[in-house]
Amino acid sequence: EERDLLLGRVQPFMKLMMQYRCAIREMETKLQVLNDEFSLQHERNPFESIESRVKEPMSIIEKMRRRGWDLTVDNIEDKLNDVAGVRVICSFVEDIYYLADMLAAQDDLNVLQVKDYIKHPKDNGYRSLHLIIGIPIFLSSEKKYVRVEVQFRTIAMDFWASLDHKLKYKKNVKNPELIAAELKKCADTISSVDLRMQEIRNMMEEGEM
Ligand code: 0O2
Repeated sequence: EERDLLLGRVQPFMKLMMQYRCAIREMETKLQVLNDEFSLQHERNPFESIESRVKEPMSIIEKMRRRGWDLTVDNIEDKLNDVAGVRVICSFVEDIYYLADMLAAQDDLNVLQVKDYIKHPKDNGYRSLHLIIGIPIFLSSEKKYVRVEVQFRTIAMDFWASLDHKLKYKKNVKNPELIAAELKKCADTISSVDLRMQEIRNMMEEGEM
């Protein structure tokens, strides 16, 4: 009895998580296809690496509680946009917009939300382009649209975000204000270096082709 009760609760959650993993695989394949095609044409890759994750159950529970939503499987599916996360790390800012535009143009995908923290950085200096995308997965008896959060960043923005993330989860840091101010300065430096690297590459590519 108890076992059935527990399984009855856990299985819908496991099923939903399985669907998110499938959606991540589909999204990664689409990005790999763009990468393969682009690298054949231009002899370089538009992205350096992809990292994917399904949000940890504890992070899901924590976020649902923070937002004041009842912890049900339906609510997780309806309310959370970032259970499935794909992070695309590029060398150059222009490649971020190239990849995002190519994805947005695919007729089986729905771009549900765009947060451009590159054009509009957060106050702390965080930069990345976030797209919430609905992607279809084909199950035995249905075609289902599943949401994936795709984050595009440069290598430098990713380096910054990982240090910033550490600050968020560290307890008892001595000088949080000073550290935040230093991080903000670094974010601005990084942004200007990203732009200059882009300009240098553009100069190198002028006259090519
Ligand atoms: P995790 O699992 O640790 O990555 P919404 O999803 O629209 O309801 P939310 O969650 O504020 O609202 O969305 P937003 O702003 O798009 O941010 C979601 C994710 O972006 C975060 O995931 C981080 O991965 C990243 N992010 C956003 N702001 C910052 C920041 O200031 N610093 C760093 N390092 N990362 C940031 P989570 O929720 O932290 O979960």
